[in-house]
Amino acid sequence: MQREEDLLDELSINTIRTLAMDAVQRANSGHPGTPMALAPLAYVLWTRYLRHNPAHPSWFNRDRFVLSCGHASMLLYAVLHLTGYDLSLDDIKNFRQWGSKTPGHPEHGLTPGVETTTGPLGQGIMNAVGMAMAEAHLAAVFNRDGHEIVDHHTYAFCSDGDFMEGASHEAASLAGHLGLGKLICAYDDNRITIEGSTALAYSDDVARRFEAYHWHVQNLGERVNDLGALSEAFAKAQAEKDRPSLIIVRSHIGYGSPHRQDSEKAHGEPLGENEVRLTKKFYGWPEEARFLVPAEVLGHMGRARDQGAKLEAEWDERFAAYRRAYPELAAQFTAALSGKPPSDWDRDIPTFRPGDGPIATRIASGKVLQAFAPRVPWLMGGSGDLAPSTKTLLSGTGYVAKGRYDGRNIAWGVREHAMAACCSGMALHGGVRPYGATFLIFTDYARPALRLAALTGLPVIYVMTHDSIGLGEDGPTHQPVEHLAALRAIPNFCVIRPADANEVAHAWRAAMVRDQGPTMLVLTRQDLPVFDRERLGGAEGVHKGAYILAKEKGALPEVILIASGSEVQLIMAAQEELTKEGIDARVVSMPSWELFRAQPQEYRDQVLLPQVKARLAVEAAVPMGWREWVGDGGDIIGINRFGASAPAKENFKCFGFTVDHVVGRARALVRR
Ligand SMILES: Cc1ncc(C[n+]2csc(CCOP(=O)(O)OP(=O)(O)O)c2C)c(N)n1
Ligand SMILES: [Mg+2]
Repeated sequence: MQREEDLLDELSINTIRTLAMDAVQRANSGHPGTPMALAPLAYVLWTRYLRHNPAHPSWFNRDRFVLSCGHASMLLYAVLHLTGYDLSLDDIKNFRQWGSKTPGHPEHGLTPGVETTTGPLGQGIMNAVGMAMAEAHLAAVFNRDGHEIVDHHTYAFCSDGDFMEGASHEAASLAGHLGLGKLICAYDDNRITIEGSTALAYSDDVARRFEAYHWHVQNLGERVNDLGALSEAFAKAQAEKDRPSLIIVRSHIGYGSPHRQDSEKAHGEPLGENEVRLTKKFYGWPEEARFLVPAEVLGHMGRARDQGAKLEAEWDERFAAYRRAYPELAAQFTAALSGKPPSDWDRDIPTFRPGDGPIATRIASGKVLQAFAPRVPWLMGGSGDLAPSTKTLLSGTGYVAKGRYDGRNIAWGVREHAMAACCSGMALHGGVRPYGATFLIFTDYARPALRLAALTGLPVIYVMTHDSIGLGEDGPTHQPVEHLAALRAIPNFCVIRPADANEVAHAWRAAMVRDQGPTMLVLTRQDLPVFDRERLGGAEGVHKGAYILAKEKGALPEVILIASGSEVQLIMAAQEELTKEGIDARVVSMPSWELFRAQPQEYRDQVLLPQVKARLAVEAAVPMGWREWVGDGGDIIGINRFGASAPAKENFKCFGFTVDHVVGRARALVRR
């Protein structure tokens, strides 16, 4: 005789399984097999360990749950529904439909309780590491004896694909190195990926691999349906304070399906009506029922709402006591959680004078960062082993290290992908404002995470230096040419390439106030002049994306010269030469296309006068995209090949970035 509790467990687990099967079947699209197999794991975690409040999914001290294998989204939607999140059975029935709250892969911001957007394998585990880093940092900064206001776990479910992806190595290595004891991952060792058996392509000893990364590893083998064993594993993982934990379960994809279990077919297609019936029969489920949620399951799993309210109320009390004992810290904590910089945060940012130059924009960025960082104590970040070059190391604070998480500098190591994705995880966690830095060329190593940060609308800041052929002798392997175009192509991604030190100061300001998406500062290695702002347009024009730096002499310019970053000095000099020839030119500095696009048409027409068709854009990168600004009547000086290993000056000359060349092309436009 099974005990009543056991029956309720089984009923709940089978509800998760059948909801996933039915939703995928109805959508005629999706991934049923993994939710079916991992239902017990999710059930145990969500009903016995996860501390969360379904009525308030953004409660700060909740545990974070990341479904790194995002294709198994129905697993997450089912437990969200059953534990009482604002996700109805109708939402589940609308799985994968236009406008639904249950998209194919989990999307943060769309579905209450979805902590991060996953689907590209490997990203979720990296996000989870970032979340655990943020938790560890905030705990170190804010907790006091008897006042543990920051105290939660980060859980992640990972699949074979997650661990085949190199990205997971970066994140796991970092997490192990930092000893993130509150990170607990489960690995779904089902030995199946899309093409079939993992034996086709994968024979890692995952346990030993993670042990080598200094993780605490438990291999449960076949006990994936043994709730006692699963529960014990989570308890042990929690008890392990100094190392991240990995729980390995040998699961069977499509569990219970007579013809699909252990087959790749259970991964990416509906089971089919008949197979659904046969599987339900195996579970002891009414074969004809669809989207059946037994009332006792809702009652049982729905207890999460009462428990969550209690957990949050307890925490509120804890925080009130903390506020009484440490009012200043409590105020700082609240400010950090708000995500907004304090009102006077930028008042120490220097203004640069022409005599302060020439100065590389990366150097100016370092000065700006040092100046305002003390006023934004929750800003933290670091570089992919290039801090001496990117100038992103904060003074007056240390590095985050194992057991000492209060530092604000992060040594990401040479792990650009993890850097970007962990920054996203930190931003998702909240309470910190993360940045990552490296050379612009290496955005290629981080791009999937950059794209997801934009999709998810995360306020991450990237500091990318050595931005063109102007980096010189390191040559074409290190000289970005297509990167600006590639980054500008990402929706909701804001690229700012400042032209001088004062534009840098405003670029940082723009980045700091942008809270609905990522911002990238693109900076030079080489020195640039500091423009005389008493004579020229103000650098605050950066906030509008493009602005008139140097006006024409007459009522209407004959040509508009447009450039970003290091090429603005060229068009400034060209304007002077053109004046000598009697050609009246306007100089527009255009550090950010995205910020400019966001301006009203009226402003855009003031800067790029529609009646002036002679427009010349100059940028040391592929010309792709500039046509939007110069129009059919305009011209673009760009680079249509890879760079070259030579001194910067030589490169600019040989690639046509000279005043003479700019003047010649502008003249030709005017005379056309
Ligand atoms: C980066 C990336 N590459 C490829 C895919 C396409 N894809 C989705 S799931 C999957 C593999 C499925 O195997 P596994 O990760 O073991 O998940 P399971 O089917 O066992 O749940 C692949 C290749 C992806 N989502 N992300
Ligand atoms: Mg698999």
